[in-house]
Parts: sequence; structure tokens; C-alpha cells
Amino acid sequence: MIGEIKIPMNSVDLGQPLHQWRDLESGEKEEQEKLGDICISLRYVPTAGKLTVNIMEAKNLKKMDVGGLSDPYVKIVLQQNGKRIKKKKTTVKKNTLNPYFNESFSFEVPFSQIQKVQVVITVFDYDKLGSNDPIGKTFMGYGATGVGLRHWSDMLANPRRPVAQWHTLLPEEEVDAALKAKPR
Ligand SMILES: [Ca+2]
Repeated sequence: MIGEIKIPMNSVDLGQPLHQWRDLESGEKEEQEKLGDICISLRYVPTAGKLTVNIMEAKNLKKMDVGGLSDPYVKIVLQQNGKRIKKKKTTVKKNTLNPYFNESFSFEVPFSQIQKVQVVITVFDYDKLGSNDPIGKTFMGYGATGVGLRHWSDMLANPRRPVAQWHTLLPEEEVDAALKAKPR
């Protein structure tokens, strides 16, 4: 996909080509590329079976556009057993790496199903021409670990109350693999 051109482009962006090449030469494990962070608020009302996801803001997003920054928007997918139940999108914020959204999305999730669903969050860079590229991804709910698990648990422990949490974005492939993995 973009694997081969990725390294030189980043080197130019960061203005640190020497650092990049030295890492590769020394054969050290490459430092995980920073994709950015996203602040999400989750709220669940068990009696109404209503899950509300508020995409609040993102920061330090990866720069995707040559000669610009990124044009981020967020896709929210509610899924169960690998099947998409519902899909929603925020608006696009032009030319920024620190977008403020504050956009809310509600999903019908009965109490009997709330432990089985996943909320998958993907930040994309909008492009006028060609396809929109994913910047990074994260998920909460069934099968999640770390912050994704903790945030979901906090939401369930605080019914009717919005619980906000920052999540670090990970590469799409990495999150897709975790989504497919069977939880222990
Ligand atoms: Ca763009």
C-alpha cells in the first residue's frame, strides 16, 4: 500500500532523515510511529438501552497530506461477532492535526447485549481525490484490553454518566488483528 514511500516521506516531514536511517542500519526495532490520541466520552443508559459515543477531540495526529496537515474525520462502527451493526461519521475538520469535534452519536444496545458489542473508532484523513486514508484506530468493549477495556468498564460502572477517556491510536492492521482475536 504505502509501505515503501512511508519512510522517506516521514523523514522529510520530521526533518530528521539521519535519525531514521541510523535506526534502520543498526537493526534496532523501529520505534512505534506516533499516530495521535483521541478523546472519547461513553455513556450508557441501561433502562433505555442507549449507548452514546461522543467524539470530543484528537491531538497530535499524524500528518498525512504532502504540503499540508491532515483533514481528519472519525468513523464509529458498532459491531458484534465481527458484523457491523451501525456505522456513523463525524464531519471533516480541514487542515489540522488537533481537531475539535464534540459530536455525539447514539446507538440502541439492549442491556442483554452490552457486554457483547464493540465500538470501533477509526480516524481518517479526508482526501478530495482518491481514497481517504486511515490515520489510526482503537476499540472499546468486548475483547478489548488496556485502556479500551478500562474505559468500557468505567462506563458500565457509572450508568447514565458520561465517562471521558483519551485513547492512543494504533495502526489499522494491529487493531483489526486484535478485533479478530478471541478473548481469553
Ligand atoms: Ca487530506
